[in-house]
Order: sequence, then structure tokens, then C-alpha cells
Amino acid sequence: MWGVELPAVMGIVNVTPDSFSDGGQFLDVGRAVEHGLELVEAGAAVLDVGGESTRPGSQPVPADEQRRRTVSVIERLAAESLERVVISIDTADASVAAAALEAGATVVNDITAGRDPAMLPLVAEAGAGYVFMHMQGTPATMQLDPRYDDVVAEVGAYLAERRDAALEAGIPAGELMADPGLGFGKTVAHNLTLLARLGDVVSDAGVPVLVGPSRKGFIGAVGGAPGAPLPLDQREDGTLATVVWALDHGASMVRVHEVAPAVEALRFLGAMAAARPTDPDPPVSWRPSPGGSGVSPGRTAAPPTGVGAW
Ligand code: PMM
Repeated sequence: MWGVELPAVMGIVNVTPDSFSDGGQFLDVGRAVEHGLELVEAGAAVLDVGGESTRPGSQPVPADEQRRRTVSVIERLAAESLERVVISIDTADASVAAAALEAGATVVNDITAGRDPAMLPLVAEAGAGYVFMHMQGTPATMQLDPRYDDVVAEVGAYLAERRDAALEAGIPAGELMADPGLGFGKTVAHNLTLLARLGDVVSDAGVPVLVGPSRKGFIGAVGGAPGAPLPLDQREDGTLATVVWALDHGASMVRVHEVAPAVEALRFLGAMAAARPTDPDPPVSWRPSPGGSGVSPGRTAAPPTGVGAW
């Protein structure tokens, strides 16, 4: 989809002074473009350019400021990446999305899944790709007291409902990607449950699923000691663990700050999947012999058939 072979890696280009993990690093247009091109070199299939931090407690950034931060970065990335990458705009504002699509983006990544009523018609009219994400509340308040009876069922039902709204607005299914929204109105336990049961999220969504665990609070919480989460600069190993898990449990795309390790993980998952026997009958040597223990002699696993067949 979007001209990208799935599964694939989306690299993050935050053109913000205050994003939680890389705020201020790429505010300058030249540095943001340079960073984006490095992520392309590292193997990103999509670059997600954003001009608004959505970290817990953040306030909305006015549309003209988001446009000012992102449009020239997108124009230059579109020109300098020589069509080796798809560019997405990370915004919930349809006017920002429109300017970004004009500048060369071809996908809109909307963490509000269309709360701006102009968003779905805009994306449909433009023929763009669309990522719609689950979030409980707004970034300003979402982490105060997130609650669910059944987080997987509620997120799954929401994504199915937003998928249907997008289809009804005229966005083809082949342009749609759903995202359970790790960290957006979720406790550590909610995030872990969504990952643990990602297969259910994927089947409820009915379209490919994107997952964005990179450096988020739950990574710090699981990796650190009680009451002492890992600092941001020590969350890459935990991020990679969740990236591998997500890709192996049905995610079609991961959104990360560090692209190279995720691309490497994809390569290894592909190689191992290709080495898996393709015969639906498990090899005899793996099958318990009827009525007894021990291993029967016979066929063994098929040899690897090459990388990429998963
Ligand atoms: N996370 C952030 C921002 N945008 N978009 C999608 N689709 N999924 C996410 O998980 C997501 C997102 C926050 O992370 P950042 O501030 O490091 O970009």
C-alpha cells in the first residue's frame, strides 16, 4: 500500500521544540531534512513529519505554526529523497494536512482519527493514504486517569468504527492503516495488554496496523526499577523488543525514532519466517507420535526458501 512493501518502518521527523524525546533537535529546516534523509538511508519506507508535540499534557499548536514548521521540510524532503520514501504528515488539522499534501506528502497520520470534520473528506478528495489512531481524551488530559473495562475490545471497536467512517467518506480500504495508539490515554498495563493481544487488534481493525512504541513511558517503566523509569536515552533496547514483538504479531508498520535497528529486526524476522516449513502438515520429526512419546523418523523442515516471503 502507498507504494510501500509491507511490513515496513516509519521514521519520525519531529519539527517541534517540545516533543517528549527529541523536541528541539530538528526545529531548523536544514537539520530536519538532514535527519530525514539519514532515516531514509537507514531504511525507512515512510517519513512521518510532525509540527505539533502530542506528549502528555501538551496543548494544541495553531495550524499556521504547524504549517510553518513542516511545509518547507516536506518540500525539501520530497525533492531530495528522490522518491525513495513516502512522506506522511502527523497532524489532526485538515488545513495542515492540505498544505502538507500540496508540498509533497502523500499520507496523513491523524492521531484523532478524524475529529476535525474536514479531515476525512480532504483525504478522500486528495486520494491520500490515511493512518487513524485510537486516543482516549486529548493530549492535554489523556494520561490523568485512563480507564477501560476491556482495552483490547474498546480500542478494536473504535478502530473498526473509524475505519467504516473513513470508507464511507470515500477513502479506499487500500489507503487505510489503523493504530491502537500506544501511550495515548493508556496506562502501562493497557499498553502491554494491547501488545500482548495485538492479533485481536489487527483482526478488529480489518486493515493493516501501525504501532508506535518508540521511547514511550511504558518502555521506561518496564525497563526501569519501580518508581524509577529508564531515562529517554536508555529506551532503545526496550523499543526494539516491542518492535520485534509487534512485527511478529501482525503489525504491518512500526513508527520509530531509531530506524536502523527496526529495519534489521525486519530483515531477521523475514529470514526466519522464510526458513519456516511451508508445508501445512508439520514435519514428522516435530509431531508427537500417535499414542506414544518419542520422535518418529521421517520428513524434516523444508529448507529456507529465501527472504521476504512473509
Ligand atoms: N506517537 C506520537 C506521535 N504520533 N502517530 C501515530 N500514528 N502513532 C503513534 O504512536 C504516535 C503518533 C508520539 O511520539 P513522538 O512525540 O515521539 O512523535
